[in-house]
Amino acid sequence: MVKADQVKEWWRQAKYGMFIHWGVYSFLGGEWQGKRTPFVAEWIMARENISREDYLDVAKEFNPEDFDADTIVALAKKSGMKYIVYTAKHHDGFAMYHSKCCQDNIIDATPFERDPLKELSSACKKEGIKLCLYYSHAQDWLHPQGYNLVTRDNKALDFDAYLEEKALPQLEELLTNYGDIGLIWFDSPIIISKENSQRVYDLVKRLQPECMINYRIGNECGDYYCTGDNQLPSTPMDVDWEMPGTTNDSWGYKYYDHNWKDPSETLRWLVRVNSRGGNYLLNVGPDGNGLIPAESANILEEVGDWLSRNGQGIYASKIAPMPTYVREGVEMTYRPGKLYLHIFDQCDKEHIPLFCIKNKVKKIAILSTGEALTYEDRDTPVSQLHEHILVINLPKEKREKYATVICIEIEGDLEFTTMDKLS
Ligand code: FHN
Repeated sequence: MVKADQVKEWWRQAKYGMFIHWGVYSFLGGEWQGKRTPFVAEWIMARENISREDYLDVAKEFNPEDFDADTIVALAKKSGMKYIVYTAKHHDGFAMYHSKCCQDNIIDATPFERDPLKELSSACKKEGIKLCLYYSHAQDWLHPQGYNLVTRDNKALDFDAYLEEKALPQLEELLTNYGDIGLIWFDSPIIISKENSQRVYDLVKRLQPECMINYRIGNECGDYYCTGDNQLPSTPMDVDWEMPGTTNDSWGYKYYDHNWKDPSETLRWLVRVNSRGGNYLLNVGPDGNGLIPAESANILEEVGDWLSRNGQGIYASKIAPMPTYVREGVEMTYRPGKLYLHIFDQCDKEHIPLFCIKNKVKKIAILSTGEALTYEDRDTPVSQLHEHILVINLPKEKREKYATVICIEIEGDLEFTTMDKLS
């Protein structure tokens, strides 16, 4: 395995991570001077045109004493998430760790006297969860030379000054003072030059060569691809990629956004991302006290409980190397010698057909219980597109809550028939 692949192996196996959007905006909870922002909560400073002075006045009230890194890491672990991506600095420019190169940070500009990132770093290390950091390297609404896609003429800015004075020194302290960092999650590289993307990339790799970098560093740099937010590719993509997703409709805490994805929908997002070869980075937005909303925590725990019984079909799984035209509500993942069919309620069939597979079947069972399922291995007339078809019997009473995983053990590596192979 080449070095680059070795570095990525933990991430490729992980399949599921926790995104944490937490900042001064969390204290506002999506509202400014009595007006509810129609945008995502973490954009409130730019979208509601809050001045630097007013935003730092809000920071003077931000004292999240209920923040508890052990509780957050324990939730990630119980939810089956293998890495955490924490907003060290979002577009607002406010550092959610003790930055020595800029006073706009949670220690120097709030009454809070602890460094949450230090606590998160030790909690992750204790529990074997990879600590990763989000850093908005282009937009910065508190620094006069940082890009602001809402209220500034960005072409007039001395962006190099911003990089030299803030972004590069902060990345240096983040990659020096908080232990091993699994990856840096850059964001909104809309107008950053190729040279500057490369400068940032080189700095990260100089300080921590094994730290992965996402494609949102800009200009085709980066170690893995990021889809758009909550944007699922329609077909499998056999590259390293990740989809960031929200549990409701805002990344930052919005006290009035209760549009939570329930456990079934959350699980379906996870399985559909994984079946297409990607990692799912699912977000939580702690409130102004540092607490993750109970509704979202409960949903994550429900999905984690399912994963504790069915994780074999998710972690380290690959794209099933065969046509995925299975029925609506059926997703496939694969490990050598095992094919997993994830059956959601959207498929109400008791007889699940599986086309194309040529291998000799050793066993078909419900993954979570090991209970064998009966099946028919029907030869089909040569005129049909497929030499034979498996029909698996899944009685309604054997279905599991949220999704049932059927594990098909086969002899040898997966072989299948496709139209082009029939010619
Ligand atoms: O503008 C940000 C947004 O606030 C949030 O951080 C998302 C997460 O993927 N990234 C950008 C929008 O894509």
